[in-house]
Amino acid sequence: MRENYELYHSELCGFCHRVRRYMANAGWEFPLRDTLRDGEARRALIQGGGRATVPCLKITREDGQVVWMYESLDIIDYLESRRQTAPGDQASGNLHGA
Ligand SMILES: N[C@@H](CCC(=O)N[C@@H](CS)C(=O)NCC(=O)O)C(=O)O
Repeated sequence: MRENYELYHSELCGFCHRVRRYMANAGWEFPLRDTLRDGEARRALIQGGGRATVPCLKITREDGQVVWMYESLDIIDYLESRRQTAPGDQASGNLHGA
């Protein structure tokens, strides 16, 4: 199933840095929304995910289901499992080099 991703993050957060570094190394490219610089992003995170904690990965599935995934290590594990098990199933443009 195709999925689209957005990472809610902040530049000052070390846990967010960990996720961004993984993304860069693995070749993931999808929108980043900085919740400290962008009040609308912060409101969207709280409204959708229930809390302001970053990082949070917003996963939008093909059927419209939306999942808000908190915890940097869970996010990395999830993206890595998607990269390894369903490379042909990624939303186009999300994963370079797959
Ligand atoms: N265990 C979490 C820690 C996340 C965390 O503590 N994030 C901080 C920023 S570094 C935060 O968003 N704190 C504000 C809040 O929780 O509202 C992870 O690994 O993602």
